[in-house]
Amino acid sequence: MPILDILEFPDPRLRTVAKDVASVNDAIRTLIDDMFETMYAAPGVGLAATQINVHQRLMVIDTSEEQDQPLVFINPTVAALDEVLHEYEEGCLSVPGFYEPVSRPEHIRVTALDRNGDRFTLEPDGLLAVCIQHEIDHLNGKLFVDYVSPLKRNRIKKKLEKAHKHNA
Ligand code: QAP
Ligand code: CO
Repeated sequence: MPILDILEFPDPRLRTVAKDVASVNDAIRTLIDDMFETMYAAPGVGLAATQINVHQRLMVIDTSEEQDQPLVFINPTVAALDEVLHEYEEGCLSVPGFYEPVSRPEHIRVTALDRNGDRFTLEPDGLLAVCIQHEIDHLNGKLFVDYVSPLKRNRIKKKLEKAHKHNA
């Protein structure tokens, strides 16, 4: 199975708003398998389809220690369960080498379809709740660097642009 290329900030394609997955079929399941392989190889704990230039509402996550608890979210919706915010030092496979604190709701409810097209609901907190919100942001064309100051965001942009030029 192929490891997919991951788009990097400030690639404008990361700003695309993804469309709902119309049908959870074998093509989607193959894409899910390739996304897990890509995420585990990185290694990362979450990957949204947007990051591999597929603009469908699909993301894969595994925040377990042993990397043996794969979670698939198709057409996810999220809601905060209360007003409590939690700050976490976030990173992103599309912003390699940079980590910044971001505040988000600590307690959430997420509803999505799994790889069989069955609806499920989770009420996570901690790292999993952070990761789910971070990945849903990707599906909406949003990145964690959008939550940091314009000065910091521009420094990160300049450094990554320089790195990309050297790799070109
Ligand atoms: C999103 O992020 C996330 O900079 C997933 O050089 C972030 O998997 C969820 C990674 C924070 C929860 C908390 C980042 C790998 C992986 C890098 C990732 C890097 C190599 C990031
Ligand atoms: Co990310």
